[in-house]
Amino acid sequence: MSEQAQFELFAFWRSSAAFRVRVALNLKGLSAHEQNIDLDAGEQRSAEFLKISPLGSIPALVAKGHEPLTQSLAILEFLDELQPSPPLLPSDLYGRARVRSIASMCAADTHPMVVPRVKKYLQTTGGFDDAAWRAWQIRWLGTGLAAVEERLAGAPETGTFCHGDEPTMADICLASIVAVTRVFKIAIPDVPTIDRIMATCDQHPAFMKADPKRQAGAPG
Ligand SMILES: N[C@@H](CCC(=O)N[C@@H](CS)C(=O)NCC(=O)O)C(=O)O
Repeated sequence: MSEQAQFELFAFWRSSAAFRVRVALNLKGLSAHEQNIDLDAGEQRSAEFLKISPLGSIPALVAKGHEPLTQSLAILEFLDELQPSPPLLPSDLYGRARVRSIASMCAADTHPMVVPRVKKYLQTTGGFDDAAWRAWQIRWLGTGLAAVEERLAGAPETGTFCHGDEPTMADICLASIVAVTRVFKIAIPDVPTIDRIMATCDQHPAFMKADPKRQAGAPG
């Protein structure tokens, strides 16, 4: 681990789940030294990395002297407790549940459909070619984002961001799905509330710095 960084973060430039951790670190003013795990080269399945993340997935966050932490939502909650300001969750009970719910719609129900291990299985066992895989991505990213749009549009709690006027865990997870659609050049129509919120996130330094295109290893 580098001298200055507080954590070591196992990540890949376009990883949606690693993006979430990067945004949270940026919002909290915390730093991590990144270790690249090349998902295209299958490094997530190496024996060495499986000791760090037994499911063979990134991110993994390592604090000196502690076991690696995996699962981006758990890591976001950890960072929020470690450094409570600015908060990633609202102060009220119902608000916290709403934010966690939106975050889970993205991170737990949408993202897992489009991860490399699912692609690998569908292409090697399920007979998917590139076109079938792309149709699958469009289907599941579109389904997830349409559901989030339904939840956000017109809700009194929805503000400049998903919940009020400060970024929360919900925005981090939503932006992480939108980041996937951008990397793969997939346009999701008819999500005006999401488009509006993403335009705000795009101007926020913590989100800008985490942009996949700005990470080491991103294609030029
Ligand atoms: N639920 C996990 C998902 C982690 C995950 O699947 N990460 C992807 C990259 S975004 C990964 O490492 N995939 C490796 C693979 O599918 O082989 C989290 O939120 O951290």
